[in-house]
Amino acid sequence: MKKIITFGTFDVFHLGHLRILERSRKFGDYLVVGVSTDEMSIDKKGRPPIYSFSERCSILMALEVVDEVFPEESLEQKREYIEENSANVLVMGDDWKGKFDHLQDICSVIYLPRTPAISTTAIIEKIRD
Ligand code: C2G
Repeated sequence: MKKIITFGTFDVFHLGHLRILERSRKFGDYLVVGVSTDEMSIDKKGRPPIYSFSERCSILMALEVVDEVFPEESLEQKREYIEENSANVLVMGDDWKGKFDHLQDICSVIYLPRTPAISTTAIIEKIRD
């Protein structure tokens, strides 16, 4: 079985999120998603996510293309997460291009282009206006 791993916050779930998960799943048979904890998101973005960790996980688990989710507690633990999950392929959006090439000794590393013109921040701003 070929296992794929990917990571993200997946806050205010949108089409860009769905598309990257669908495209990721095509690289193998089983998709594991590391979901940023609320604490990690606060550290990374300076604000808590709109949807809590458990809400974000419930949405992801309801998707046909997602087989498993686990908490991502730190950006620096990718190697451990890949090893613990015996993942063969790491997929990331190309906003992370080059950042995880050092993990190529334990898995394939693939960067996929982001879906243009969609983001959680843009949605939040649109609602605010
Ligand atoms: N994404 C996309 N197209 C968009 C928006 C997002 O393809 N228009 C992808 C991102 O490239 C990422 C995934 O959807 O691969 C999740 O996006 P975010 O929730 O914004 O993830 P991020 O906060 O960047 O967290 O360890 C890495 C981090 O956890 C990634």
